[in-house]
Amino acid sequence: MSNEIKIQKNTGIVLIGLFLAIVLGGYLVWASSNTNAQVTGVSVPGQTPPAIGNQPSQATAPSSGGIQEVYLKATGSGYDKNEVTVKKGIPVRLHFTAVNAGCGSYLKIYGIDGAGVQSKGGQEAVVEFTPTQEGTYQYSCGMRMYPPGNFVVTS
Ligand SMILES: [Cu+2]
Repeated sequence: MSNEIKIQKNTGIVLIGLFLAIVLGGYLVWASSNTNAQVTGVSVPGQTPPAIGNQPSQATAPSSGGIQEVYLKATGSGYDKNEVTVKKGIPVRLHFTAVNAGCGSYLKIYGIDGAGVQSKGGQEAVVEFTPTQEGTYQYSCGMRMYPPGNFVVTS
């Protein structure tokens, strides 16, 4: 009889120990996950979205009434945009103005038929054409000595 009581006592102690271990373990898991949550909560506001590069000299042509309007200006120091992007198969209306640009008052997009325009007296000149093939074309003056810009045609 006394042996049975002893076993029961031991079993009770073991059970209490197990209970404490589970409670303590549960608390530790809860505490650590809570700590992680706090760390995450602190670190997220510290993250900043990736910076978007400033590219003021590039432009994607806005489309109005099925025509892509492109504005380009030449001065003695070059073009106001070094890259223009348009879509293929849609007419482009190129508005070109040259001010004190010398021979840069004539603009030509090399490789695109009909894409040449002469600005006189600082006035805007307009030419329309439709790019039919994707690619990157250069625009420059008639002698191709002006620092060229890229005329990008996408699908
Ligand atoms: Cu020239």
